[in-house]
Amino acid sequence: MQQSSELFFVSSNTHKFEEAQRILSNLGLKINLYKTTLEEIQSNSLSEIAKRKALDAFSKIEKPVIIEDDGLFIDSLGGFPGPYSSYAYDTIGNKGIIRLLENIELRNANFTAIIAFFDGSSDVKLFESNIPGKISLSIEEGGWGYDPIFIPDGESKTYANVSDKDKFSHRSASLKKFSDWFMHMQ
Ligand code: ITT
Repeated sequence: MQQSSELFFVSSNTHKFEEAQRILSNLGLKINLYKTTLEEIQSNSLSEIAKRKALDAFSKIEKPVIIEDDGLFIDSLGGFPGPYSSYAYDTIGNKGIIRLLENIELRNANFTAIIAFFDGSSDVKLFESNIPGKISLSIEEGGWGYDPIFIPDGESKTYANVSDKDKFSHRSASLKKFSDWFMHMQ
């Protein structure tokens, strides 16, 4: 049974929302999109960025909110783009990342998702997951964002072409932690 709730996923990114909606719906939780661009502070910490995004989201709609902050951390680039993933995607994009890794054999990376929940009472709650993987040698067709270059461990294809991204994704893992907690709160 779907739990009815006034829970808003606040984001400028409809791809993120569509995946989150599908994942949470399979876990019995309904969310709505509130589309807006949130304040993204400059910080080395995804948790700090996520907390601030949740407070900003709540101040905009004054209803229970979840936001998500993601980062792609590439080992041989010292964790870059990490907390700057959104900016790096909009500037150098997947082409730039592949170019930075030209002739580099060590292609290990991980995709991190932090879900932050805030309803105006107590503190912002954070739920984090990291999915290990590697950066592909070339850009695959399909998907969105970094999907065409991130291969989760255990797979031979990128997120853009795995048979069921939700099974492996950083988003699914964090949302599962969130929903376990949230369902117990209701
Ligand atoms: P918000 O409005 O929710 O902040 P955003 O797109 O700025 O949306 P993030 O800062 O959380 O989101 O994401 C950092 C970058 O990582 C951004 O370029 C996303 O497109 C990308 N990204 C996040 N999850 C992804 C996924 O599952 N597949 C591909 N790219 C992803």
